[in-house]
Amino acid sequence: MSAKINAHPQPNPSPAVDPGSEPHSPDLYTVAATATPVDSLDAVTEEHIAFYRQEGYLAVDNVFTSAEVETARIALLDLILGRVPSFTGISFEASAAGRLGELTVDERQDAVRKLMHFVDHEPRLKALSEKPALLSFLERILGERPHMFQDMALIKPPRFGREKPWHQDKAYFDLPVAARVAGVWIALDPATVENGCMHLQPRGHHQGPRIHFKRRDWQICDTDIMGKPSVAVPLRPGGALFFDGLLPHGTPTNYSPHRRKALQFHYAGASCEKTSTEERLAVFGSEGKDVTC
Ligand SMILES: O=C(O)CCC(=O)C(=O)O
Repeated sequence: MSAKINAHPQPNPSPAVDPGSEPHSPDLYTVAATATPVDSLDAVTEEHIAFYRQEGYLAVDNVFTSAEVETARIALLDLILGRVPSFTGISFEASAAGRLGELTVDERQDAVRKLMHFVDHEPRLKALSEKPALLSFLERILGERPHMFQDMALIKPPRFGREKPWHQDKAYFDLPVAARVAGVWIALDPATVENGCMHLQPRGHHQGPRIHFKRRDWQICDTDIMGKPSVAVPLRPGGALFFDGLLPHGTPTNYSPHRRKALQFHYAGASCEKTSTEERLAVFGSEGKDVTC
């Protein structure tokens, strides 16, 4: 049986909660193929870089060692258990609100929706985001020195881990639409079709920005995705998916008995300058456009 954790410090007595959303149609995640990862970052060739540009993604095994994965898991657990008092970037499922002090370690992990902005509080996770081999690969795909502007961790608990509906990450970032942005999604558990691995639409980034709507989340309209074949990206722990900031992607609900934990870092070129929310919404929002969902 896992230990109760109410003896641990509770630095943030009213942490953020996420209200949740209704279930999704299975037709949103019709898998036509699964991605085949390159063996390691050392094995990446110019052809793989060309594949990334053409398809909008590249899956790579062994980006992090099993020791690094273990370190990341421990560091995340420390954040979740409130052992890093300066860190407040955690959001819990609304169903756990008011009960956090009574949960076991496993229950508390499974009540987390996501963690954000932890690298300045957790040097072990920061070190992973700055791994030299990772940064050199990112420099190849971004065309200049990478700058990480967002860090998060996403936990999909067994049996009810929620969907992240289809979206383009750039719809969330106040950055120029034309700027090269790369997401790096790192598996800390085996990520499988059953437990909600990443699904994407290859080449979808060439179609440019899509209108996003506030529905189950800030997302692409379901009817634009429904029944369209996607590529699923199962990964072993330590494997990573690199993907373009305009590539449509999403993850289905985890109905399996297995937890699915991941880190996600986003990088732009060091010279990239911020724009504004107004500019972002003028491109990705539906306001003032003759569109419905
Ligand atoms: O890990 C997940 O479930 C979804 C991650 C994702 O696509 C995002 O947060 O933008």
